[in-house]
Amino acid sequence: MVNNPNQFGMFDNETHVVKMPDADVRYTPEYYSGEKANTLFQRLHDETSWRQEVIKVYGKSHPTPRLSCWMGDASLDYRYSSMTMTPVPWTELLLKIKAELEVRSGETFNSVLLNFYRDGQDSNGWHSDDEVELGSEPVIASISLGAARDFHMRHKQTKQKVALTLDNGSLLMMRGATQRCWQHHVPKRANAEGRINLTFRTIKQSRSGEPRL
Ligand SMILES: O=C(O)CCC(=O)C(=O)O
Repeated sequence: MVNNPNQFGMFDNETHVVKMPDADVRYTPEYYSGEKANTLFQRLHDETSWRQEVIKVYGKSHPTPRLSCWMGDASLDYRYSSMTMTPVPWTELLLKIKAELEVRSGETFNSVLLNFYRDGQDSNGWHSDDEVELGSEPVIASISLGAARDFHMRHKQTKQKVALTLDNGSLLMMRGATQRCWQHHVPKRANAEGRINLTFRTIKQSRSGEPRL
């Protein structure tokens, strides 16, 4: 990673541009202070209606190796892996997080997927956030709270790999061709404690996506 001025000029803290082709990825390690991130982790942990979704991959049902909650504006259904997720209504806390994120990033969002990795055995398989509902160049804002976890990216054609670590209180912004050209995943990590990740998105239309575990 190299230090670059953030072209959007809207983050308070240092933002790194991740040098990778066919992508626009920016990482702000201290988007939140450690203390604020810890408080948010605890509140989201306690106040969220977590569910373990069951998805179908090649006809077989699997519980996802993490808990999740889909939240957003009413009637924004989101389909992936043969599953239709209907959003739960925004909580006051998530609306506050979203409002601050919109001001600081200059983007707008109408939904968020919350993932809770209970420990290092929870994970998220290789995928792109490229569901048709998200449009051709989705903007994904990913806030991490709790234990640091590896975040690996892999170019769909060249197979080039980029390895990042997403720290407590960090923000990762992915824009432009990133979802079209790259996949990402969160592998298992020995001895990791709990982590909550929020990926804010904008649903533009309805259709289905690719299976993933
Ligand atoms: O937990 C993360 O950092 C990634 C989450 C993710 O890839 C997703 O929800 O699509």
